[in-house]
Amino acid sequence: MLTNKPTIIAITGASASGKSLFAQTIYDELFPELGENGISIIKEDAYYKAQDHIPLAIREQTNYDHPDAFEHELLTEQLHQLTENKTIKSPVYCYKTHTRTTNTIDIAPTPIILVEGILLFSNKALRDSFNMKIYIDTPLDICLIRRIKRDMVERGRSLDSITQQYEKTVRPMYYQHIEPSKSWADIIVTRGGKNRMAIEVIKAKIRQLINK
Ligand code: UZR
Ligand code: MG
Repeated sequence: MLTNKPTIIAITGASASGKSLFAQTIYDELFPELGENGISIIKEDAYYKAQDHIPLAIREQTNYDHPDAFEHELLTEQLHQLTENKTIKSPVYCYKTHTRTTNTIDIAPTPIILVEGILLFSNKALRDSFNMKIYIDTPLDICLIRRIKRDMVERGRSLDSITQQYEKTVRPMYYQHIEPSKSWADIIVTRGGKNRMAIEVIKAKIRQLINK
């Protein structure tokens, strides 16, 4: 049971800009002090729309870099539930089948909630859910190199499919929807998960919020 409303911190930026590492590093380094009842991470990826009604071959053509690919209403609603001290059933998305699994994960409210994903600032109601808005500003060529390495190893993709997706959706949608959303940010962090000073500054702010 929380006595105060959670502080919800959004971490957004391009695909493979270092959002997940930034969020995970803050989480890991504060975990010894805050414990699992103190801090949690929610991924926007989990809120990609269910596509069970669409054949698998067609699902591969979905534009996953467009705001419409996400069920932002559900994420907004669930963040609201967390602020009301309720435990949510967060969806679980599968990158192989491009749809939601039948599982959900229970996430209980914690005083600090980190939310990370590519299009968190694209929807007004969702944007308004955040107490702090961080944009990770990593040059796109660095993101592409990271994405090739990551998607080949972690998401089982070929170089060909990565470069095709990159030209078709990742890059154009970045310029249409992600980069312009930077103007909503309270804080812009260069480089991402390896920016030690930015990590220390955010950790200090979180400690101050917790001890208030
Ligand atoms: P991050 N994505 C897929 O490749 N397949 C899916 O089923 C769902 C998403 C990719 C998506 C986006 N796009 O660039 C990336 N494409 O996941 C976002 N093309 O995840 O921020 O972790 O890179
Ligand atoms: Mg990520």
